[in-house]
Amino acid sequence: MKTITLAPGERLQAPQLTRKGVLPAEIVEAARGIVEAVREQGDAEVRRCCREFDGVDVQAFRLPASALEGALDHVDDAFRAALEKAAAQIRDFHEREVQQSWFTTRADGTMLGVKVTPVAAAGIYVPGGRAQYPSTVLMNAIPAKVAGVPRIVMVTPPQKDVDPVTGGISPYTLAAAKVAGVDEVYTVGGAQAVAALAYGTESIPKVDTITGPGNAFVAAAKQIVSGDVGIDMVAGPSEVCVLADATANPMVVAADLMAQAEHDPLAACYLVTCDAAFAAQVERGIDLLVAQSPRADITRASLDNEGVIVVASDLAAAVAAVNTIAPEHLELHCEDALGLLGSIRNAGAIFVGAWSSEPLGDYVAGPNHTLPTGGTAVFSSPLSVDDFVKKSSVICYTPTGLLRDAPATQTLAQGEGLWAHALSAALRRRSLEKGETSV
Ligand code: HSO
Ligand code: ZN
Repeated sequence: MKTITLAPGERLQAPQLTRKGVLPAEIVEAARGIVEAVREQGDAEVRRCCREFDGVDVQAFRLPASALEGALDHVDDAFRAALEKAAAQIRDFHEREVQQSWFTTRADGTMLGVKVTPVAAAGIYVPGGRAQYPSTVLMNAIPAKVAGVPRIVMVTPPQKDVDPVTGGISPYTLAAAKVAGVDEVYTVGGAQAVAALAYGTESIPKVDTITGPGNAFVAAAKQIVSGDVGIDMVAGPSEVCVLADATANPMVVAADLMAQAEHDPLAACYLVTCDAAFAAQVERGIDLLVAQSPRADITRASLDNEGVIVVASDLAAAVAAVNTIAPEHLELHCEDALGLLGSIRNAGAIFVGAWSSEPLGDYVAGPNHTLPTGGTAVFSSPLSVDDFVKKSSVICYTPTGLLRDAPATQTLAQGEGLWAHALSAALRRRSLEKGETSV
């Protein structure tokens, strides 16, 4: 890991962090070509892409309903029980996020409010290959379900050796789809899947919002279709930052950094501490543990290329460094961890205290594991029920309310030079002033 030592009074500066995650222009251009072609040619182009990029001739994109129905028959009991426990806790947590419609009545009887409505259809992208995570299916589909989305559609790339039962999809992923309440599954991936969900094809339904992680082509396609449909975020490589002092067990901190590093050679792990000797112990711990890891190559690549240790001169500088990093995941692994919570401004998820292992949050704690990356925690939030609903303002005037607000409306409209705006209020006002009971 690279070490940055801050002198007394010195603060970590954002440019000292070389962050990956900006989408290369050539990938964005290629994704744009695919999106436009799918928009124009529908299924035929999606089929062509599946042949070209996945090497699979997909006959029917939709997985038979019976495969989803029977998905739990193909996983062992322990996995099924863990999936159901995780789902129940994720559901409980997200139910607390639900925002109710609300209405208020003014003294003149005018009613104002907000009507919350789920989107009619949500599309969930689930990557294939190395990054196929059943937990991600739960984390995307359950908030949609809790939001009340009536049609939840999952897409995932077709696999080469198609299993007649699961359509080549990992049985774990399919089981998660069943537990989470996914309604339909389509074996299509990449930018073509995002385009199909955004605009619809003969056999793939158009949805209103698309969520879920994917490779750079998927991220680029999401960025391109955003605006025509909702998207959750354009996610970059995963990150963890551990703020630790000598009260922490260096071996445990080493494992926690590795838990993020093993996701992806581009995953970024940060250790922020005031204690250089402790940092050295963590590095030794990593060396010992990496030697035992079956994912040693990815883990090492991530830590060697993207890992950063920040040695701060005091706790205030350490906290400031954390806020500059604005990590996706933050572990507070130090004395009075809870006492520090108030000073953390930027982090996707904050794991407080020595017992709060980040992987608990990846799987079962309940909060969403789809979190802002690349420093976007400065202004954005975890995936939530809010991503699957939209709000409408409700305005319902009474005659008394109209008489009260029409004059100011007319004045403001005149100030803006908008004659018909003023007229719209004036006509109603005039009717009421003449004693009429309708307009
Ligand atoms: N740490 C990942 C989520 C994940 N971990 C899925 C294991 N499976 C990004 O938050
Ligand atoms: Zn993880």
